[in-house]
Amino acid sequence: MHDTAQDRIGLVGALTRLLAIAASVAIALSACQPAAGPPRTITLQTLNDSGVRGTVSFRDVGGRTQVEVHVEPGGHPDMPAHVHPGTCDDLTPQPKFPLENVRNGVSVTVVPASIDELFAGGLAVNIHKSNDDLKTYTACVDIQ
Ligand SMILES: [Cu+2]
Repeated sequence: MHDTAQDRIGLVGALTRLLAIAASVAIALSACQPAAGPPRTITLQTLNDSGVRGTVSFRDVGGRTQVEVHVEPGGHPDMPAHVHPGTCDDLTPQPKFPLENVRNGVSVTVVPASIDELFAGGLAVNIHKSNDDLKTYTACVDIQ
């Protein structure tokens, strides 16, 4: 009788320890799953002597992509920016994904496409001089 009860307590104790280990493993695993992976960063090519220079980085956010533009604005405080089909040398004028305007050198937009989709080829990020002068590009980069 006594022995059986002690065995049960021993079993419960063992199970509790096992659950505790399982729980801590689960926590450790979820902690290893980053909310946002390391960004992929590409460098913009300056166009038309704009003085705009900087980078575009891409970060996974749950299957979508946070696109961040960081530039030295070269005196351009508010520049429209888009992801376009094509390449910087042969850009399709109609944007595929609009980005937030690059204001004071910064633009952050979550785009409804995965990083792999964006890097699959045939897309470019371009930056326009201003809302009033969309035809003049200040910077561009092929996404690759
Ligand atoms: Cu554009």
